[in-house]
Amino acid sequence: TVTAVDDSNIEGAHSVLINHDIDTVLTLDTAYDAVSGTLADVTANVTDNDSAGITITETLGSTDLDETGPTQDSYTVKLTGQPTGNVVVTVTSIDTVKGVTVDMASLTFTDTTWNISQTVTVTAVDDPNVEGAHSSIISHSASSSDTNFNGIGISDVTANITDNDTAGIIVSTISGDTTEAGGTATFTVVLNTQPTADVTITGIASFNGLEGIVDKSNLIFTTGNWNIPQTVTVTGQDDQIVDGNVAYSIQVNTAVSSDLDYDGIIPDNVVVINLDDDS
Ligand SMILES: [Ca+2]
Ligand SMILES: [Ca+2]
Ligand SMILES: [Ca+2]
Ligand SMILES: [Ca+2]
Repeated sequence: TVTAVDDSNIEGAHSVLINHDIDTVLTLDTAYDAVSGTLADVTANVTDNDSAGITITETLGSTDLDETGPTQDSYTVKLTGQPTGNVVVTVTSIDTVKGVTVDMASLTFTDTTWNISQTVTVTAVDDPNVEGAHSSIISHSASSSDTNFNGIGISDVTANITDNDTAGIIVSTISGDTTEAGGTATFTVVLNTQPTADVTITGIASFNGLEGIVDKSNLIFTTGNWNIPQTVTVTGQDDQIVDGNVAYSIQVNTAVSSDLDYDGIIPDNVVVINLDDDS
């Protein structure tokens, strides 16, 4: 009976020669002496069940990140067979512009730790950019003195990222009332997310210039100052009429931008009350 050992070495299909001899010293019948050396060999053909490979296993089968949270997910890496030398797997997040990072730049597997899974944690950044659902690739490469593993192909991991950003223009309420005595009030305008190009808020104007006027007609937000509120000052206008306190609106008109997420957005108007000073 010929038995093969299930080892963890990567050998490929291989064969072992089993040969036979008559022991002429122990065999008393000298008639068999001549037979020695002419006995047939037996070749045992061994099928190998070990192969060089690197297995990636994603948690729950995929790598999913959400800018709102959880912003992390993980996957594991291990070798499918025993290497003859260290195998170093380099981990690269290709698309750093999308803010996806990995906690391990490389993983080292030895001839004793090759079958122990090592974990890579993937993290997404909660950025202020409108991207919609998007993805980012994490790639791997292997180097080793074991030619079975050096440069071997390894699967990519695709990180799927759920976005939490929506383009929008936030207009505050008015800080207070204006007055016919020239009292002023203010409101601010700011963008919700970082635009990809300048955003101009056009046509800021009072619907009732007899009660209040604004100090500027346009606001420009850039990719740098998009998150800094800009102030519009409203100044009450006088008349000689006993007209009571009058509510009026400030128009904050359409956004113009080559960033299509912002182009055409119409912000809210602002309601102001101008206090009468006649009696
Ligand atoms: Ca975000
Ligand atoms: Ca985003
Ligand atoms: Ca008045
Ligand atoms: Ca008035």
